[in-house]
Amino acid sequence: MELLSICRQFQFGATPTEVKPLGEGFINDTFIVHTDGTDSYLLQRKNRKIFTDVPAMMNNIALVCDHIKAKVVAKGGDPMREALTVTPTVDGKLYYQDEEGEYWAACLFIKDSITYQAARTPELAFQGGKGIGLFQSMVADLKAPLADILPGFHNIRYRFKQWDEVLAKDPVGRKAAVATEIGWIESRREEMLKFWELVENGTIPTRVTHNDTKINNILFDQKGDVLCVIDLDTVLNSTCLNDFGDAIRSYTNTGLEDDPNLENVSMNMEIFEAYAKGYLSQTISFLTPTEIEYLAFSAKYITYEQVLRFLMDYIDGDNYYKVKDANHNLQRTLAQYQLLSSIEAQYAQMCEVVKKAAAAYR
Ligand code: GN1
Ligand code: MG
Repeated sequence: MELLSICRQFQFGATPTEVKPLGEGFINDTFIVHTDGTDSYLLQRKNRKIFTDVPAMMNNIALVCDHIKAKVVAKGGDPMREALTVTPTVDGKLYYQDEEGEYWAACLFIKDSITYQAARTPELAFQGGKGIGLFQSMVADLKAPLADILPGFHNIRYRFKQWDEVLAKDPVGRKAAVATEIGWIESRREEMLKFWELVENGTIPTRVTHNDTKINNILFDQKGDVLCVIDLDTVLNSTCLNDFGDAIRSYTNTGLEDDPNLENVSMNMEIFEAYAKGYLSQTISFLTPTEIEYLAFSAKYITYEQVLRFLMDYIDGDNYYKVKDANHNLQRTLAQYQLLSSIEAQYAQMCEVVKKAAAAYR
């Protein structure tokens, strides 16, 4: 369907004049919509293979946005810049479903905002940590339960179930060639399950969390302060450790997520420390001692899960992530494993850094 006619389904304050692809998401297709008015909008075709209940997902997003807006207003901030604004359709819905069954959603584009693909300075990492910490603190009292639109998303027990099924099938015959990589996953299975048991038995609490805290999911202003967190498709009830771990996976990587040159990839301790400080500056008042104790571990956990997910998708024949070529998911696997190894090598020091940072804010 023609993009401009999709745009006409939404309550944009002015007439759409141009629609262009935007960003590097692996899951949805994102476009920027310019209008003849002063505002621009983001339009997304949601991946309905992955998000099987888009109406429930959009409902989660609206709940979280409204909650954050109220908080921003209460502290005298600008709710149009410090929170996402979902744009409803002409018939008042949070999404539009076209004749082919595709789901579309839109939100206001926040002007003069900046996104980064990497955290090159500790200052930026500190602000990023502050941003996610603030997000978590603002949604901490959101009582309405969010719909579980991605069951088992960061649940390693669920991921192992998928993993075992894909390996048993080996649908495209790639398994034999990646025996070493499979060994990386298997040798850490028990360690990861042991951590997840703490979430399952309630030792680590469940909160409203973002679940995709890569640096490019945060909007910064021109001064380098965080405006707001974007890409709310994955807001769910889970452990907030996932948000910390996923941010560390992205912020501290000295290389690219899929770096073809593994020598570029390592965990940068200075960036880790800055992010941890920024994050704890906002969350120290509500995190439990056990959550703080496992912050450094969460970086291992989420990076491991990402190695598993990329490798599983490779073995499965590239069904989940968008890929550049047939080798892309394997390249991602190797780069993320390099990062995991670097995290493991520096793990004791990471625990010390967290301990010190937490003590400083208490
Ligand atoms: C996906 O859509 P995007 O690029 O923000 C994925 C994350 C992964 C990430 C890897 C719904 O996020 O979980 O960590 O790619 N999102 C979903 O970069 O699976
Ligand atoms: Mg994203």
